[in-house]
Amino acid sequence: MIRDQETLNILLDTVARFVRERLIPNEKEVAETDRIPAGIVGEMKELGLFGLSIPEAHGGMGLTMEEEVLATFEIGHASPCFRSLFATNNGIGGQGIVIDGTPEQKAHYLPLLVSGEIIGSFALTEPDSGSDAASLRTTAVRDGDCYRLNGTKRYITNAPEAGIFTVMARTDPARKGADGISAFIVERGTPGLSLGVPDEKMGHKGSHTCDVIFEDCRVPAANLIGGREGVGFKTAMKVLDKGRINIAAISVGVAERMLEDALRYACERKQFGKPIAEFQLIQAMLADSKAEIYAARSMVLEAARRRDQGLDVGTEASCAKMFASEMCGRVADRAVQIFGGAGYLAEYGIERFYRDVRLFRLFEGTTQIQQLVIARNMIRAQMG
Ligand code: COS
Repeated sequence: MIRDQETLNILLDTVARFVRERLIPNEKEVAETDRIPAGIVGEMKELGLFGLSIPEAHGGMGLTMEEEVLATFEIGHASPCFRSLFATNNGIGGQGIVIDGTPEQKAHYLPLLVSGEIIGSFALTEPDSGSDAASLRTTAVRDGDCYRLNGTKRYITNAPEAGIFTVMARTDPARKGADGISAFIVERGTPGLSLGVPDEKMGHKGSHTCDVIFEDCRVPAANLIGGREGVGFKTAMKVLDKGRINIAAISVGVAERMLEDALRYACERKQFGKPIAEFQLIQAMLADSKAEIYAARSMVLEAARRRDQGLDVGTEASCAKMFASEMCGRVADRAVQIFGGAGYLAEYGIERFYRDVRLFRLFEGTTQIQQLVIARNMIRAQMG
């Protein structure tokens, strides 16, 4: 739902300019140093990017889902590691509090996320629990006015930078499935919380992940999200419904960027006496990419509008995430192909995108998990 087109246009223009003038020129340096310059992080804060989807009552922009995905399309025109830094505050690292937090939790933590003073991180995955999220083993045992957490979380985006973690842990060991799980806000620096060494990854240089380890980590009972035990898995799934629409949106944005780069190259690069863009086999790759991006963009917008209407988006979020992330992989492959030998060289940048976008088909639920969710929802609807 777009509330005020004029205000939204100003925001989208501002983001597009920031992407063009500040992020794109710094992509190479970030890839080489594995670090986003502090000055750029400061500008992201000033622009309000850490609080795009956090309600205005807590200082955020309170964008609707449709408005947010339009902003994400623009942000996707730069290396996706930039978005990664503020995306967890708007997405999986902040939405648990937005959706299910108590008024006190919202009042305390959301303004800190909005300003970018702290980064929020989402800790669901474990060494032995990935796609089967409900099998997680981290425990949270009530101990007076605290819970004692023990366990290890893995591949946690922004963990090295995080100020708070949304942690899913088992409060009822007798229940092996989803209903024994609760969600907690755990602050960095809490005794018993430690971080592993940052992971060496295929791409997304500048965005960091690592293990988060809990050893008798005492978390105040007041930090149980929503103040209720046993509903943490549902909180995580609701967060992921939104997160998957966001991943679909960034997939569209990055695919648009790669296609722009490939088109420009195809028009400049000459072979057989003319620009390669004039050859029909190149045109086929350009056209297929354009049509698939258009399809994914339409899906993302439709899913976003549906969420804004308060409708269930489990199926639509998974459809959009699956299609858009797979589409982005195909566009990356074609873009490298259009660049030819240059596509394999770091100098041209397109190989970096090729590596970066591989992640979209994996995180916030693999393509196979999206297939499972979509088919399961269809069968449930059919069989009642
Ligand atoms: N919104 C609200 N509630 C939801 C939900 C959603 N989108 N999806 C599931 N639930 C609820 C179910 O209704 C069920 O509650 P009831 O028992 O009261 O009916 C409960 O959560 C358990 O759901 P379900 O039985 O479907 O759980 P499963 O263990 O079968 O697993 C999948 C569901 C596989 C879909 C889930 O584990 C998943 O998404 N895995 C991938 C995890 C992931 O994306 N990891 C990435 C880490 S973040 S980068």
